[in-house]
Amino acid sequence: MREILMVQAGQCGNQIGSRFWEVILGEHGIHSDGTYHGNNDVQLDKISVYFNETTFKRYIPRTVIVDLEPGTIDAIRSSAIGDIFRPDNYVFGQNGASNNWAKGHYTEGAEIVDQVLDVVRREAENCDCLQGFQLTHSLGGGTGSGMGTLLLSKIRDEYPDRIINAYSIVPSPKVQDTVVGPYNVLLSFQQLNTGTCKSNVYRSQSFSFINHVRSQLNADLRKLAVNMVPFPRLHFFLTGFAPLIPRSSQFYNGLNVSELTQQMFNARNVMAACDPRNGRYLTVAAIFRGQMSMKEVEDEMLNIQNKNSPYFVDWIPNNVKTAVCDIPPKGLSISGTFLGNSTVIHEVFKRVSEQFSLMFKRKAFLHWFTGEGMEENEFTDAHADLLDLIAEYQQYEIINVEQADNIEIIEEEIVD
Ligand SMILES: Nc1nc2c(ncn2[C@@H]2O[C@H](COP(=O)(O)OP(=O)(O)OP(=O)(O)O)[C@@H](O)[C@H]2O)c(=O)[nH]1
Ligand SMILES: [Mg+2]
Repeated sequence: MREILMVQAGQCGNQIGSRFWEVILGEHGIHSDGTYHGNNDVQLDKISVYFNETTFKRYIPRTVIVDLEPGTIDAIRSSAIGDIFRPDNYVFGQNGASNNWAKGHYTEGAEIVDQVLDVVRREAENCDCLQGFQLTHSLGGGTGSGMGTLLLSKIRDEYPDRIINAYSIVPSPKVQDTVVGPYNVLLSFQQLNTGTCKSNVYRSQSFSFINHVRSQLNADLRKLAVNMVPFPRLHFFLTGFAPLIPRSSQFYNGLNVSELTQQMFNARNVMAACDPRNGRYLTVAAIFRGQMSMKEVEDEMLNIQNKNSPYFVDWIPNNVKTAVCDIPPKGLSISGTFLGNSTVIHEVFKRVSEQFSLMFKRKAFLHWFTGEGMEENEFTDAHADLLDLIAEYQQYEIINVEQADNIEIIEEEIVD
């Protein structure tokens, strides 16, 4: 019944994955041994979206836990929720990808990819009506980026009609922890760029916080894709969450719908290193949680759009989609998750492009990649694709409703 299969790859992907499962287990009232101890029938209503039910009334997360080195996986295994995962859904290598995309994508990763796909297939076959896949990974290292995108392309080939939703962590501009990060990110963007897959872009900062926010997101994947992606290549979303409050004061209940809505749209609440006020929203989805009146939510959403109309393109009417789920997340009375398809994402791409060019000009560190069999032209092709994508976003940022009459022509030119 509309099941989602999760794939978590690399250290970051798995740390986010773990946090995701902790939150989801808590929300559904499932203990770490898979048994239900909740107090509200609603908790089991849609349990099959993320869990398999065993004959002994145990609920097991539907996820594949992948890494090219055992460290992170050992940490999950020995964590408080480690026993709930099916043991043969842990797939890992021993050698690592050493921050090298090529190892993740072409060599070390390629060696265990079939093992991962076997698990994916088994899980998919167990589903009643699989709606799609979600991948959590970082783009800066070697495994989540290289092997994560290899998995994406394999899954896309095998399940072309299913939705794939990637949650991708881009290295923060403030903390560059891997020198070859720009190479890994650029090569990953090219993979995320091709084919039908939705990408949510985060910057990597304040890990536990972003991992927590990420876990607040879940929705009907196809509806989201149809409403959010006006052109096939423009599928990179910004995300935000409100209220943003210190975890120490998380039992904070004083917020009303109006304040919540304003916070959700506030540039400071966006989880990517760019400012939405420098671009325009093509589409937005706002997911509210908690007891609140639908009318109040709709009024507030209209209000915020009217006040900020220059920041929304005027040639997609009704480009804001709102949903309300009446169960709040743990510790809050109301909350909101924001997804924005904003043209400003090109700022993130541009930054990667510039960092890439600086190193590539001197061919710095390139031998690590060519040593794994990559050709230089893979880099130049990926860069050209990224520049095209930047241009496409910029083009839609400046057109207004009259110019949009030509929009089909514009799109065709780009596709060609
Ligand atoms: N948001 C967030 N970012 C993380 C986390 N762990 C690592 N990162 C970021 O992810 C990037 C490094 O990628 P990792 O996930 O460690 O690498 P990997 O996929 O395991 O690949 P290799 O170790 O190189 O094989 C860096 O930009 C880190 O800042 C996390 O838990 N949360
Ligand atoms: Mg790693």
